Amino acid sequence: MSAVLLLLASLLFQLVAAEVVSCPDQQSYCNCSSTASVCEFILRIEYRHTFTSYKLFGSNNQQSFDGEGYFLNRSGYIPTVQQDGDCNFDDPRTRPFTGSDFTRRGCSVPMTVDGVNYRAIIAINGQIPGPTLVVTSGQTVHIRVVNSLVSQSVSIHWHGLFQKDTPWMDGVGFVSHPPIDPGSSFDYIFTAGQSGTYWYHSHVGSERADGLFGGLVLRDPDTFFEQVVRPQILPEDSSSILVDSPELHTITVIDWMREHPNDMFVKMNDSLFFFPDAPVSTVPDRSNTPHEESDLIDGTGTSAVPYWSGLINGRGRFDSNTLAPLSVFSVESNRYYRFRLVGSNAMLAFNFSIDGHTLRAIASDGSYYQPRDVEYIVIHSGERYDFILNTTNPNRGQTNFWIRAETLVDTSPRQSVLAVLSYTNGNDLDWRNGYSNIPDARPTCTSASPCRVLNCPFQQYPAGSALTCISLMNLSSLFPPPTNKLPKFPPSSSCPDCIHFLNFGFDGPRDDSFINGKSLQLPNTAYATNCAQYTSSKSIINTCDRCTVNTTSGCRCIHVIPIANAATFDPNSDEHESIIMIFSSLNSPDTHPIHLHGHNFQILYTGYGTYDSNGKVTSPSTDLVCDTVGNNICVTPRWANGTPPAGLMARVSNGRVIGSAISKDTVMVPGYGYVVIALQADNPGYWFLHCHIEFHQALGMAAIVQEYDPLQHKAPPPNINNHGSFQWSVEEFKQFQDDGSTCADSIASTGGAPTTGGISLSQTKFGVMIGVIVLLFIVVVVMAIVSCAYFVYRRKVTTRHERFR
Ligand SMILES: *[C@@H]1O[C@H](CO)[C@@H](O)[C@H](O)[C@H]1NC(C)=O
Ligand SMILES: *[C@@H]1O[C@H](CO)[C@@H](O)[C@H](O)[C@H]1NC(C)=O
Ligand SMILES: *[C@@H]1O[C@H](CO)[C@@H](O)[C@H](O)[C@H]1NC(C)=O
Ligand SMILES: *[C@@H]1O[C@H](CO)[C@@H](O)[C@H](O)[C@H]1NC(C)=O
Ligand SMILES: *[C@@H]1O[C@H](CO)[C@@H](O)[C@H](O)[C@H]1NC(C)=O
Ligand SMILES: *[C@@H]1O[C@H](CO)[C@@H](O)[C@H](O)[C@H]1NC(C)=O
Ligand SMILES: *[C@@H]1O[C@H](CO)[C@@H](O)[C@H](O)[C@H]1NC(C)=O
Ligand SMILES: [Cu+2]
Repeated sequence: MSAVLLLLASLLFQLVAAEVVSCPDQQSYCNCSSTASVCEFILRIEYRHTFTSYKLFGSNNQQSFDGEGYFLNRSGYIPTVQQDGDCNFDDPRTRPFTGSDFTRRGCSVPMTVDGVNYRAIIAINGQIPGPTLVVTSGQTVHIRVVNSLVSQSVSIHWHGLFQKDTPWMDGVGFVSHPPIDPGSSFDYIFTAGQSGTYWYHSHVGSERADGLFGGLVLRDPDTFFEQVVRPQILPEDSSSILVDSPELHTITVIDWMREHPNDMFVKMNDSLFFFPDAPVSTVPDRSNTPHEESDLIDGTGTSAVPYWSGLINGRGRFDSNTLAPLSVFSVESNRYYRFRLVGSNAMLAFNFSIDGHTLRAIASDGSYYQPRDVEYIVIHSGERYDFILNTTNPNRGQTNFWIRAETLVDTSPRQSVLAVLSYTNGNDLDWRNGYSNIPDARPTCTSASPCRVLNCPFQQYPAGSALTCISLMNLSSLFPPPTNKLPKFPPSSSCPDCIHFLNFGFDGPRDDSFINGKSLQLPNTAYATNCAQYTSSKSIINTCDRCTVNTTSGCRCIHVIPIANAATFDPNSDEHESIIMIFSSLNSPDTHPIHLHGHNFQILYTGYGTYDSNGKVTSPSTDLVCDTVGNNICVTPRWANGTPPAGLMARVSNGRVIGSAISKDTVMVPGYGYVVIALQADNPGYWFLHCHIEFHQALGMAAIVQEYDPLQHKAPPPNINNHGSFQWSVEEFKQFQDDGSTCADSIASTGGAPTTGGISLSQTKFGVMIGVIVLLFIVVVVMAIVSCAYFVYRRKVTTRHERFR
């Protein structure tokens, strides 16, 4: 009886449990209830202006601060603070403690002040970064992206989500689907089957560096977290409160360019092409002084774009201006807090720390590992790190602490981005005095008790530096995959395209942005949405096949890397073809954060170059060699001795990668070093593989991985190829997924015509409607029967009671 009721309730629940998540402008998060089965969001994308030319004015219209900020109201005047409600930091209703209020319309009007220009940014729901989307693992997510930019196409990539069975929802413009044209909207629908910290960002041009990104958190189901995860990550303390509020404690960090990224990009490309001997160091900074290319402390190169400023959750300071409101994260004493750090970096890696606190690192890129207490976490573009903050410290006496993200560039003082950790809800803080009451409370590092740095881009600090590196190889996965899911090393010898050596670098006479001498040219038709075209004429898939890298230059071509191409994908199999990739940076000593879409991968091994006694890298790793052509263009990296190094083999057991090797989807390849990654090919599709440094990618340091023959890929839904305008419902999505046809099926059913998918959406809609009506009817009838039965039963019981009385 109760089972029937439960079943009915859950049926009804299924029908009503789509939640339209409230996502108003300026709210920094959109939070979907864990009980909903479908979460619906709308992201509106539009231009706004930044704060880069605001100046802050005091109450008597006196210029009381030296900042770079100007408050300008709609008529272009500089209002007094009292007059402009929109910008009044003293008014608690508008005080900017969350989101990026600098982008408020009422607060900025295009003007040039002191020769310093404002610049356009791309806002999502009125702010940068966009709101953090919070869902629970297992929910179906429906996100309508409305492109209100007047002159740019966009696409949104859901960074780290596998998009299993939905490769055309991966959001890489020109690869997953055609980008969303101005004025169009596109419905991304997928199942959030993973859990952990992810993020979303534009995958067209360099729009990400204009602000088009935000956090995306897939919560663990509560019971799983409490019963399985928590005892592992906080074994010493099972009774204290652990707060996990991703809507409040997700931290995004980005280096912020003064100029529009397109300006920067053109300068950079021009200088690469026309001034190869004096590349972007000739790009002047705002005071017109040419910048030296910035070097990391290990002597490797980093961004050729001069650092200007940085933002934590949309707020930052410029240069010597200490007078700007910063992001404030509130905590209470005697608790543990889960923080989620998102590397939305444009160009530079950051060294992250919180004064007065140790960070217990527990997860990266959506995978848990055995907790490690550290003082610093190095995070590069695309990576995420989750850590637990312990707020119990009776002797502290200090109420506010600096949250710091410093670039790894070897300058003094370090280039840094700040935010505040507050135990007082920010009540004793005043941005107008530059938060002068927050003391410097960096961790003290001594040789007796060195500070720990997670994810250094090099093997170790020079002796005597009081810092210890914890590399990704020092971490152990908390939930190792079962043995049959561990990739084999070496991969099957019958699979010729299952091992790939890929060298990332700026090679050749013009410092082109290469993978093995090839610079990616994007296809003009999105591969994932074109079954027929890309299966019938395979020669057009990989135009790099037709280009031979020679002395003059590398190749600019559609670079497709096939994996498991000759194999047959069996969705029901427990094990799939193993793939090994060796990402190296052998020719130019630059660190590159490499991201693969559609997968995470185990970190099998990291190899480093040779360092001198000052910790500066001097020569490439001797584990690999590269056959170069022309002017030092590395085209075919391989093992130096024909065999992998012993250190790598120590992480292989019984022919498989050890289970403790952690999984990530983005990994830093050290300058002059390499990283070996391993995965099983369980996800047919076209997946982007690229350096996550915005301009490296835009200049061509990217390729398209083709996993299995395109005939085995999931056919795209009809109409998706409509240049960006695409709407469908979750019901249509589910129906389409149930049909589940591959490109082979779809081509067979349409006789090879270049259309895709076997069903018509209007038919589906009708079918679904009928289905829903029938189901509702059944529910009503069954409920009627049940309530009748119950009524009769109650009467019987009552009668019996009466009789007994
Ligand atoms: C967000 O959702 C979670 C779980 O549904 C809930 O506990 C929390 O209170 C919500 N946060 C806000 C700020 O609404
Ligand atoms: C802008 O500020 C000026 C000067 O305070 C004021 O006269 C004007 O009405 C304001 N405009 C708007 C649209 O608020
Ligand atoms: C870079 O500049 C060269 C020379 O002007 C041009 O041919 C090339 O298309 C540019 N590359 C990009 C990606 O814009
Ligand atoms: C949290 O901090 C308190 C005070 O320093 C300490 O006693 C406790 O052991 C810490 N908890 C963990 C899990 O490290
Ligand atoms: C991280 O910051 C600390 C403190 O400024 C510094 O000593 C250390 O060298 C930095 N690490 C890296 C990799 O930049
Ligand atoms: C990291 O692993 C290396 C190699 O096994 C080892 O030498 C080193 O001591 C480890 N470091 C830490 C901090 O665990
Ligand atoms: C190099 O390649 C280019 C373009 O493929 C070709 O035009 C040129 O002749 C080649 N040069 C040599 C030396 O092979
Ligand atoms: Cu790079």
